[in-house]
Amino acid sequence: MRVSRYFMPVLREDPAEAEIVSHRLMLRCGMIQQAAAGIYNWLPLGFRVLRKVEQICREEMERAGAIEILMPTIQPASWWKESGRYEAYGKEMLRIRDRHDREMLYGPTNEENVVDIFRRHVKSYRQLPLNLFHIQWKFRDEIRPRFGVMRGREFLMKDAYSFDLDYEGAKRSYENMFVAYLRTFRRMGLVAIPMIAESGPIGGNMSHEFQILASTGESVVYYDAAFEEIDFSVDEVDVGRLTSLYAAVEERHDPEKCPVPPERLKKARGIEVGHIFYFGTKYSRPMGATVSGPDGREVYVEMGSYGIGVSRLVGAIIEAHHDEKGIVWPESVAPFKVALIGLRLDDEACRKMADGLYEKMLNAGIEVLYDDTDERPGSKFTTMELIGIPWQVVVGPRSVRQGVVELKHRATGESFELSPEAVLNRLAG
Ligand code: P5A
Repeated sequence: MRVSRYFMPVLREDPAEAEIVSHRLMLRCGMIQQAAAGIYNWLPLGFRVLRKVEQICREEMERAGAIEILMPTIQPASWWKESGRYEAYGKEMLRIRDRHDREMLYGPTNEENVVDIFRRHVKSYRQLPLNLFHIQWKFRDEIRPRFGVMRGREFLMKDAYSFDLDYEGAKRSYENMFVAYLRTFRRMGLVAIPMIAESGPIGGNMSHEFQILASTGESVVYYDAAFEEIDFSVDEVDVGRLTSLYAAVEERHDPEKCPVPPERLKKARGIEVGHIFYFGTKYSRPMGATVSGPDGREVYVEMGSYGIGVSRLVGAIIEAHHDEKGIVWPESVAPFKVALIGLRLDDEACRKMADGLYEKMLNAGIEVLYDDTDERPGSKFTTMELIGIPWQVVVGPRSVRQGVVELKHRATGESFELSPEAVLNRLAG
């Protein structure tokens, strides 16, 4: 992408309304723009990141055996009356009437919807286990939408729903998602600690929240200092050890019953990026979702649901990856892999070399943002540091004279002088 042809409305000044760093940087970089309280436009740079986060969630769900579907944003109220949640959900639910005066709602979550799909098509235990997921916008009329996409009213969620014949099966499905979540967050460069959590309006009696420690987080959490010794960057975290350690959100933390000695207990703030629930037959029973078991008897299907805040993650990743100059994207979710910065493009030789390298990068399948404008060098560098693309490649008069370009790593500040061919080799793949 050429900057001269792109739409990237970078702000010169810090926006006054942003209270936390991720919100400030998302606005400054022109990633999002508010439409109404807690409702956002995703501009090109932000949308690219959102898609990458979404794709990692999708790949890890599929790796874990879940199957993708797409349920609607608008649902009939009748399902929620069947499950008994219609009244209970209260003012957070956006209730809508259509032209025939039928009661509808903008889905805050999809348990009822997925049970309706299940009950029409699945009849036998042989079709189990089953896990269906989708990635879809939700609406919750939060009292205090704030911190940009962190607590929105409209937000993108990955939500998966598991169906099993019995408790043992449901527990396996829950643990399967637990492990998939650790992988998902690790791929985004995040350490998310699983914590014992409240199940709230989703219900059930087993629930974990995945929390990223950050001083700007909205949750207060308690955890065993031993978590700090776990290496979350390795491929297979020891789940047995992880679940044997104590970590709980404030609402579930009971100082009387806490097994961790006070000197090892840590209190911190966290961002809830995922939440998983086991709730058994809470929805299958009132909505009549049964399967015939091996003995021919009809049983209510055992369920769990598993959410990831996809749009919230974009903010959470920035909270975890920034410095005083701007965002420092992990490569896996960066909007572009490479920022190609052309200097003195009014000079024909410089222009030719920069354009040529850009073409070669495109041909090699490298995601590159090419600053081909006639802005001052200082301003080009500042913008690229701000938007945090992992690799910068600088082409200028010296490149023309000496046949070298500068390759700079945004995260470490390290820089190398290499031939254009060597740079291409390093960045491809
Ligand atoms: C699990 C999947 C559920 O809704 N039903 C389907 C269950 N869980 S949850 O905890 O209520 O939400 C799942 C994740 O969505 C994110 N989230 C939000 N993100 C941005 N703005 C909001 N207002 C918001 N509310 C929830 C969180 O990451 C949460 O863990």
